[in-house]
Order: sequence, then C-alpha cells, then structure tokens
Amino acid sequence: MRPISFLSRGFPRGLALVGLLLGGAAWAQALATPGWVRLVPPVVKDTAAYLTLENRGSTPLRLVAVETDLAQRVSIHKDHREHRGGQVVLGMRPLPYLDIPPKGRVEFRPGKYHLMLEGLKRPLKPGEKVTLVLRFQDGTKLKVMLPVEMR
Ligand SMILES: [Cu+2]
Repeated sequence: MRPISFLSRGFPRGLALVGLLLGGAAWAQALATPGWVRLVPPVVKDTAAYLTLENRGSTPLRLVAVETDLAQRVSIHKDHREHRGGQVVLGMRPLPYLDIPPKGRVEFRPGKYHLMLEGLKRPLKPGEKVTLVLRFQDGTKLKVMLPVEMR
C-alpha cells in the first residue's frame, strides 16, 4: 500500500486538501476542497455543510450518501428559487444522489447545493471540525473535516 501523499499531488498550491480516502486506495478519484458548516443557534436542529467535490477520473462519480456522528441524517440538497405571485420564494429539494462529471467539479455553496445535516445531536461550536464521510456509488468513501463557521 502506498502512502497517502498522493493527496497533495497535482493539486493547486495554496489549496489545502481536506479529503482523505478511507480504505487505503492508492489513487483517489474524488477530491474534496475545504468548505464549512454553518453555525446555527442551539435551538436549530438542522444546518448546512458546503464544500467542493472534484472528480479526477474519466468516469462519472456518483455521491450516494453522507454520514456524520453529529446528526441523525445527512441529505443532499439543491437550493432553488422560484417566482410565485410576484415574490421570490427560496427553497431546497432533496436529491437521491449527485453526479460529478468526469474531470469536473460540483460546488456546494449557498444558492447551489448543500449537505443538510438534519437532527443535530448537540449544538455545534464555532471553529470545531465536523467530520463527514461521503460515500460514492463505486464503494469508495471520502472523509472530510469542515470547520463550523458563522457566516
Ligand atoms: Cu437543505
């Protein structure tokens, strides 16, 4: 098994990599670049996580599930806005999966996609790192650690 130094190879300088492949694969098709988790008041039980996922491979990559110890469930959500009776209504829709095209990337950020952490088991603290395990259809898992930030 080769060391995991591949994680920084071929990556733009200055971009710290937060993704770690679980299981010791020598080459990672999926890469995650730093993101954040939104700090919410203690009474709020849901929050959103943001990051960018990159597919370095030449085949599509399908994100099928995300897990964390800190929430009951994590869903993939797409933000949307629609015009209803002259008003702009913001909402979000759950997606069963998310495809990252070959050599492409998908940005999770406000207005696009987010990972919805539903049913937080305890209040999050600013600056703490939330560990998420991203599971892809091909069986690979990617572990990411995202800081809790107030934005
Ligand atoms: Cu959501």
